[in-house]
Amino acid sequence: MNEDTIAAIATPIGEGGISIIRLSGPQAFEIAEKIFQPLGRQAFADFPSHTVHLGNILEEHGEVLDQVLVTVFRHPNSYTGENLVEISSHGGLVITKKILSRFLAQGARPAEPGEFTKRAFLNGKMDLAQAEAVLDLIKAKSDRSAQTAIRQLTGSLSRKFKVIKDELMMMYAHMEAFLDFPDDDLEIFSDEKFTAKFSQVQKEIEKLIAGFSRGSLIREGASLVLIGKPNVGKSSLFNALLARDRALVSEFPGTTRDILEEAIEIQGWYLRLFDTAGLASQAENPVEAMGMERTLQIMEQASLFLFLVDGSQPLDEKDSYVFNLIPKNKIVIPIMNKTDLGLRANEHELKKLLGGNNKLGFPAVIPSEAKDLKAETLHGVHSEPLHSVQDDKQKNHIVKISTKEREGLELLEKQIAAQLAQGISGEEGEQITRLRHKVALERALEALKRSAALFHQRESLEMVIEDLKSAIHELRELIGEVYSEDLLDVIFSKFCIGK
Ligand SMILES: Nc1nc2c(ncn2[C@@H]2O[C@H](COP(=O)(O)OP(=O)(O)OP(=O)(O)O)[C@@H](O)[C@H]2O)c(=O)[nH]1
Ligand SMILES: [Mg+2]
Repeated sequence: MNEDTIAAIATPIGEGGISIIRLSGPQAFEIAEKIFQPLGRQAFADFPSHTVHLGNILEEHGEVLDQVLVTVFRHPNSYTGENLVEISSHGGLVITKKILSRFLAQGARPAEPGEFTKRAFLNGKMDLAQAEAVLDLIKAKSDRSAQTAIRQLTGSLSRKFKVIKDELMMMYAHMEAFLDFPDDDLEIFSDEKFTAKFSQVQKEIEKLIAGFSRGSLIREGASLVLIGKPNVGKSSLFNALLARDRALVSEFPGTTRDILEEAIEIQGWYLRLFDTAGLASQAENPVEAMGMERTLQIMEQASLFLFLVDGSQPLDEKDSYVFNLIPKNKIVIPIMNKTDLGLRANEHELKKLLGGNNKLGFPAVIPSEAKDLKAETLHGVHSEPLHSVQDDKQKNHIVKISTKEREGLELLEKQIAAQLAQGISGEEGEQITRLRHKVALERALEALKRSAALFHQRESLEMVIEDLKSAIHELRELIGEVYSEDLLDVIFSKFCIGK
């Protein structure tokens, strides 16, 4: 139990209808009582848990600072598991800061980022995976990431981790029992129940790890890159999707030099959208060459491409040059722009160009190494290719648009969302979204595999158990049954103050 009582403004700093100031710790009630004068007759000490009370916050010499509502939570039934008071004051910078300083003057200490949630974890109100989900929920950038976070927050992912841990614990306990009777040692190795259990748990962990790329795609967002030869209208489409004039557009080829990046939500998906310099086999000048170099770099990291051609012109080798630069196993949505000028590009030719390559729609095959985490790269861009089976219908789906007339954009957005949805569908069950979870599960899997190998080789049972214990340890760390202060610092320092 923490000795000190912490206080913080929990709502965003600024003007608003209401602000909330939180106070948590053993002295929370005593501190609040000193500066709060209830309008009702009941004394603070008698407020039942989970009740709300109207009253005044008083200045040092008794003047009324604000009329507020006080909500009281008695330990252990509160967010932090401690005595907790929440003051709902009139929203405004001056009032909230003054109330906070009144609390501090009475002996509370300013809370560190995430300290309320850290206390909730330390007091057993939630496990570490749930605490992390609190952060994800606050930072969620799209409906989908919020949905995933709330599922994790309610503990469904933690339950999955715990089920796996419990299964390993059972195996461990059974093996330990055999240790006490060394003569029976040999019997255990021919026990098929163990063999089956080893492979079952291994599969469960593998499935969770495999879901990581999809999970992190939801959390981090996919990167969507506009690509095409100069002057086909990439920047015009960039602006149209953002619904504002972000990028320079001109009739001169080579207008865009640097990469532009903007966050965008398309049909519930959080995406990072990139406008790039048009690619050509030869740059007109060094600056253009630098721009193209940057385009090539970003292409490596992207998951989804919008490949633009000028629909009002016949296709040429410049278009195929650009298309062939797109790395393998990326998803490409082909787009014919400028349809308002009439269609002179040959659709059949475009399909041939696209079809000659295995990149369109979802990649048919994902090389196993592509599944490895390439980490969040330079710009925090998500770089995983999506997993799915190529679909012939998608293969021929060319989206025709006119950014000038704003035609076909809705269809394009639907197509983008459909590609992303397909990338994460087909997997029921829980999804891990955090690198920490993936790394811990991979370590657990390694240990489990070692243990299984020793078991199959009928090595000493002690050694089998040793590795099993390592696997259990990894899962306990994952849930937070064992933890280091450093780990908690890393996790909670990312929170805002007051959460
Ligand atoms: N008629 C018509 N013109 C368009 C359309 N989209 C873009 N344009 C024009 O095409 C020219 C090039 O547009 P940009 O958006 O700058 O093209 P870009 O692909 O970004 O070009 P770079 O940055 O040079 O690679 C501009 O004059 C635009 O006004 C369209 O749908 N219809
Ligand atoms: Mg441009």
